[in-house]
Amino acid sequence: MRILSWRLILALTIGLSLVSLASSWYEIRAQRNALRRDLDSKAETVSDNLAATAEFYLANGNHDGLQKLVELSGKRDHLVGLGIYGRDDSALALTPGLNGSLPVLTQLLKNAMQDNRDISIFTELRFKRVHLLAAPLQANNKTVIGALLVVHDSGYIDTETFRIWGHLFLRMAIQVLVIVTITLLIIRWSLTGPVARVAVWMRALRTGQDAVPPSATDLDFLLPLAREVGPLAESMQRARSAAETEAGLRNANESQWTAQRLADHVRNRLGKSNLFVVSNREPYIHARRDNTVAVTVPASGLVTALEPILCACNGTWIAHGSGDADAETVDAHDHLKVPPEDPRYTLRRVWLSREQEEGYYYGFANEGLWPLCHIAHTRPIFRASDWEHYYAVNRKFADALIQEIGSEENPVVLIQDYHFALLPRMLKDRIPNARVAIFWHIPWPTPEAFEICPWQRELLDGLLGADLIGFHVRAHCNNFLNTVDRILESRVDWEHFSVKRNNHFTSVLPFPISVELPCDIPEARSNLSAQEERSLLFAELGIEATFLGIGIDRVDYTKGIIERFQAVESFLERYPGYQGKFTFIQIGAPSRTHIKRYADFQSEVEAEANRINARFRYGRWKPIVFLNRQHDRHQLEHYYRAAHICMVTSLHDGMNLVAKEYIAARQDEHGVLILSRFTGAARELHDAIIVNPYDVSATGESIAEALKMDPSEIVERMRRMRRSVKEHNIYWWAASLIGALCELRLDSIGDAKSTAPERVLVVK
Ligand code: ADQ
Repeated sequence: MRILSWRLILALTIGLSLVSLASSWYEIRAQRNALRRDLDSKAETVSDNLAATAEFYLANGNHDGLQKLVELSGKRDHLVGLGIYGRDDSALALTPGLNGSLPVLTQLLKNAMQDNRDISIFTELRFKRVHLLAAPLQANNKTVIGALLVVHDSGYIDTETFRIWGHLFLRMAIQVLVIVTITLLIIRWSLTGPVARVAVWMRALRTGQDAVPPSATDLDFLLPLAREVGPLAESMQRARSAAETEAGLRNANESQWTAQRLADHVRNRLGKSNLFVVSNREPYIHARRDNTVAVTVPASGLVTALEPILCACNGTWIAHGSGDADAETVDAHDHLKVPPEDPRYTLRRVWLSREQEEGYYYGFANEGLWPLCHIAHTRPIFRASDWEHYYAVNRKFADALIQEIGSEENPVVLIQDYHFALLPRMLKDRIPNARVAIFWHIPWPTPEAFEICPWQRELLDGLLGADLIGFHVRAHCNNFLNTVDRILESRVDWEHFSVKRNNHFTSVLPFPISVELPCDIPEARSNLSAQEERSLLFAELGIEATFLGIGIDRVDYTKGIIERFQAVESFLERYPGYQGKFTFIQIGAPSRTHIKRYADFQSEVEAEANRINARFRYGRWKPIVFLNRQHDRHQLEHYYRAAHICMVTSLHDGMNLVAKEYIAARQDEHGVLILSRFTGAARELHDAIIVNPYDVSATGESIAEALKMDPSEIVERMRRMRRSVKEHNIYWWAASLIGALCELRLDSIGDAKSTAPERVLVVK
């Protein structure tokens, strides 16, 4: 900065001086010329005043008169002398002190008489700067009879010029000084100061201390830099925290799964193979907001789990490009390198028409398969046109996948969810060497329930194209195997949990999905106690209460939201002492509102909340707060940490991540989980209060039980559940799934033999 300042000072001084000098020079030259013109006209006036009298005396030969005339007229400002000369250049009258015979004068007079005109010059006489004017004198008949010489001292013009130069130099110096000072102050305020503060901020980020970012004014021109620094610091913190976690785990001899460990593990397992992930939802969505393109990461554990793997092996994620600015951000091959702040893998976007999205996603997947797989008493709707779109979209993804795989010899493909039941077969038929797994995130129904689907055989056949099918829990695997046994010609191997069909083996295994623990996410740590978090939330929402229960879901008819509200109602009826004290906050992200059943359900939830509130509310207290919007991860963490109880009362759920997120967020080891027995999570989290959500009054009782539970029991239960979630976190899930897929021996046609390990679930 010092060198920059000196350079600036030097450049400004030289620049300003040159500009000032040039303009001063012009100004002074103009003034000097004006003074000279002024002196010239002064000499002309003197000559004009004397000429007539001098001509008269000269014509009459009156030399005394001439002498008197010059002596009388020779005493004026700056006038050095006057002289009158005859036609032969002889001096007839001179003022005292004027040496009239100098050659320069003689020549001047000669020229004036010869040309019969006034001639003036600036010259030097005996080291003195003078102005000379020679004017011809004429007789009556206009013949030249002599000349008049007027000599002025012109030295004062130089003196005046020097004086002006002096002023100008002074002005110039003051100007340079002021401008340099202002520039230095601006550098200090706008450059040195902010840079120093940004440097302090960066140092704090580097050393992992709490860092308050500099103000917007400070960041102003450093904004492009700050935009890079934020993600850089985040990656550094993540790396540091991962390293600390790894070191901690090594010291404690624990084998907890981390993003880094997962990445290493998968790199080893994959060897030279490349990884391809297919899902309906993309990990990064580009959307237009106020003329700019914003990128968002949809709230999903899937991105957390799969991103480290894809980054580690430079894989490819193929998904539906659903953002309204998605098309603008891909290259000619519909590719985009992500994550945006540190591009490490490829996102390939697949485009669907509105009709395709309607039929495949809203129609067949969400109005057909979703209610088919969940026992929630909503009738599945199967339309032939939706099926056609479902088939066509699966084909479209298969084409995209095959294009991406290219000449890859042993690709490993991980397909996500019920949107792509046909994809495994479509892929395997064309690339038999591909290792293909599909993970089914929702429950699998009983054979009797599944049989109502008109395309049951096609769906099963499509799925059995995979080498591995994953469900959350064993019960769903069993339902699937039973369904295959009943509907298709195949051999189900109950010992190895696999299906042999047309000489191809498919392993069917449970992989319970999980979450990342906030201790892995530095920014999720909070310094506030649960009590403080609660007070803040109540104040934000403008309500008064003491005890807090929460529910967080997509507004979906499988999540048991209405039954949950009724359980709260039953609890308040039975325990009136909690009226005015217990508030239940339901955070409900609007979901699939395009579908009539979902739009109706949304209104039903609102109506039920209003009915119960109208019955009990008073003053600033109300029993139910329904926040019907998407929240970001940090806001959800806030609610998780504040709540005495979290209620997960799904009527049927593959796993339910909210139950695990609540446990993961409770670093204080407080809080009680009320969990539906119909969730996959209930198979793992035995320390929750397990309820039947259809039994509203029993669920209401469980609220009372939770609120009255002994604090030491709360801590014990929470501690055990945290241990379980920590051990079986999201990285463990991904490692188990990919590990199992890579361990399977791909059978060649005609030489089929199952090598599915009996239990590949636990990867250590
Ligand atoms: P979902 O039925 O969507 O998924 P669930 O497990 O309940 O899944 O997870 C929902 C996710 O959305 C959670 O991460 C939750 O935090 C988030 N979420 C809910 N409401 C929100 C809101 N208002 N704002 C922001 N985020 C919100 C399917 C299956 C599940 C299975 C998952 C994962 O139905 O059984 O657990 O996939 O496999």
